[in-house]
Amino acid sequence: MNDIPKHLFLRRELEKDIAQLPPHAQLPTERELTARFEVSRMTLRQALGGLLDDGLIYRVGRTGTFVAESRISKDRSLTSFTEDMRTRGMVPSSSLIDAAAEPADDAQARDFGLEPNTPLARIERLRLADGIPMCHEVVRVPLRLMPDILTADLTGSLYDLFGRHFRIRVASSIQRTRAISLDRPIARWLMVPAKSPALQVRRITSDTTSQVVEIATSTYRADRYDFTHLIRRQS
Ligand code: 16G
Repeated sequence: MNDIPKHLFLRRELEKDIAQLPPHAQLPTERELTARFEVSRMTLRQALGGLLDDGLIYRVGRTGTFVAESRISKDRSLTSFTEDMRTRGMVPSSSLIDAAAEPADDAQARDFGLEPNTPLARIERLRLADGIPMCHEVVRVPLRLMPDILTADLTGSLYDLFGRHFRIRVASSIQRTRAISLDRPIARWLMVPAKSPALQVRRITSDTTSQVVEIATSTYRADRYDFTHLIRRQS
């Protein structure tokens, strides 16, 4: 408990409790939880807020807080590169290859639900894990939503930046993964021979208001990355 914030520690503890409960079971009251975990009401609310965001629990007015039906919600697995690498016990970092404004082509405009030629920010980065290239990534966002993004520090977590700077909270993505053979420029960034196998993931991400906020293409080295999902059979 020493080096992680109290509310994150509590969130983990609550997650364990929730995993034991059936869907729609009511959680103890705030008063009971603060007493049991010996935390302040504010810490508890932060922890519960995280669980709400993750879709693990839901609230019904003043009646109480309940365990959500599906505990493997989309939000839960919609992770950033930074989170992904930390979960794997690695230290993420990034180097910025290029950041520039460009007009949306027809396909991008369609995916964003915008007019063709609407200005987008195109951010190209190399994502590293423990200092080794893991992923080449191109992210496009509408400049209207994030006007000064190109002058921000783009070497950290973009999803953090979306939230902190633009109050945009990613909520869901449509993601398509395919196997590819690397072309020379990307192979060079990833420091593998041209034509090496890679996993390419295209993500179209919407925020909590259902507007599309990001189109990303992430190309992962196949020798260093795999996707692991917890999937459940529908009962
Ligand atoms: C992942 C996402 C990408 C997102 C980035 C944010 C995939 C395939 N792509 O790379 O869409 O922009 O994470 O990560 O998952 P960050 O917050 O660490 O910059």
